[in-house]
Amino acid sequence: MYLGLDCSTQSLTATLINAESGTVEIQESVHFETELPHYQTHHGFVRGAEPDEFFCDPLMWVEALDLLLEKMKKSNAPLDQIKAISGSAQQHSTVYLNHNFERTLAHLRSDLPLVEQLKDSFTRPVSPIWLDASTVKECDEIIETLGGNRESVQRTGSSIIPRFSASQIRKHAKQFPGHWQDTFKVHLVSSFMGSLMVGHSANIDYGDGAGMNLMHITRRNWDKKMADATAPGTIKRLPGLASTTDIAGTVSHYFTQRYGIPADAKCAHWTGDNPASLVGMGVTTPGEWVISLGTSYTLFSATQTPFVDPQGYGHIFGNPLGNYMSLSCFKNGALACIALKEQLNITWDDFDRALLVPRTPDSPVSLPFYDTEITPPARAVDQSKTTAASLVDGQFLNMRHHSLWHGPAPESIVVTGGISQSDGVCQTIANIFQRPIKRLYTHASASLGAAMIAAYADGHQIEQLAHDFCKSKQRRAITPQPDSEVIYTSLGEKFTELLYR
Ligand code: XUL
Repeated sequence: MYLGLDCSTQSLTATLINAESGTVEIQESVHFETELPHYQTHHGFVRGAEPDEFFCDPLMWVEALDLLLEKMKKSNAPLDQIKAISGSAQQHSTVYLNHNFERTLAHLRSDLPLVEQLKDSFTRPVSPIWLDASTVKECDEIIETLGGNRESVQRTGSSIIPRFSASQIRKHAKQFPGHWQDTFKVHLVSSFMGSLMVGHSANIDYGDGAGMNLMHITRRNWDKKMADATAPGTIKRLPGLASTTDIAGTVSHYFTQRYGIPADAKCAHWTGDNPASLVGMGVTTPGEWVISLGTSYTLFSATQTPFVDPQGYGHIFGNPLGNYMSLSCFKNGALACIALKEQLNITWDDFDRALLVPRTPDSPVSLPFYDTEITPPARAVDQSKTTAASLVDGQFLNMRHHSLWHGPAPESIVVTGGISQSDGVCQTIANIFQRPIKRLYTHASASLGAAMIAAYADGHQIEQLAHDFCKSKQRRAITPQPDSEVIYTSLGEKFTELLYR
């Protein structure tokens, strides 16, 4: 048995797989907003005092881990048969820890919940998350020190971006120099959660490390020039870097005593949710694109070389199984659909049905920016005239427009994430990209990918894992409708005109 965990924006999910029989044993989730209401989050995060600030209390993730394992134990999940564990988390978000952290992890008591024991380990009570766009000034300062954004793109695979860790670290170090002085380690959510599992400070993996503007993308070490431009003493506060599939250690005695996970269960490194999804979708070699329809929408694919987006909006991350992945992230994903559904006071069925109505060249399209957007950087726009079709058309016309740097469109596109359950959304993507769309049987591809990473790290073949858990279980492809190419060529022109206006 192999356990994969995914700590994403709205929930913590576990997927337990049996690699011998090729079956998913159990899938369980903790929804932050509803199951941990005392953190007072909406969709899993809180807004800060400034308009573009988005935070989480890292103790929420800690508490969710115990709650999830308790739920699994109650439903008799075979936790005592786990051979290896891995995990993934929302990318870029940083966790600030003091000297107590490692000492506490080494001496955890299994009769007390993690949250009680770890509450004094933080030098910052909140973690800025990937939605945060409040560091434009810090980005400009880092760019000025570097002498231009090109330097960052060449070194780290991405331009300096507000949600990435470097500008977030800089903002914190400037705002609270005393707290920065007290900070002993800065983790990503992925390496922080991985540290809990293993009982000591774990390394950051090359997949998620690439989303910090701090790791040299080809040398795979911390880049001193980038770290020096970030904040004084950044490099000494970063954990080490490692390959995702390297073993970080065996599971902490806490999880053995409390949940019966075998003491010799290995822990591979945690990675970002998108790199884990790449594995969970079975696309770790070049040739297919993935569109992940979660809180954020992402478009990504495995690549052999670290080519970059000439416009500077896209990113190159590490592929957990080696080489690289290209990724474009769209902030106005599922939350924009939820906002419109609430605005129109309709059900998801109504929303879905509206998307299945064929468009004409005169159909309206919208700029889908309910909130500030990152691809391309844009302000929120009025949505009072938006319809389900105009919003979703706008989302995927924008995605198509910003997908060109990923290379020629592949034969087919695989989709995952909660919104991929909508037939209307999948049909719209097929029509806009003019490619067959395949859905995986699970939309929890990140936690599945993490479980597959654990199995791979324990000696299983990736081809067999992908065959058992991904390829053979894809549902029937959704193909483009007749006339949709001509219609969406014309709607695409309308969209780009609107975008540039
Ligand atoms: C990717 C990104 C988001 C988060 C969501 O760059 O910021 O997809 O990883 O969890």
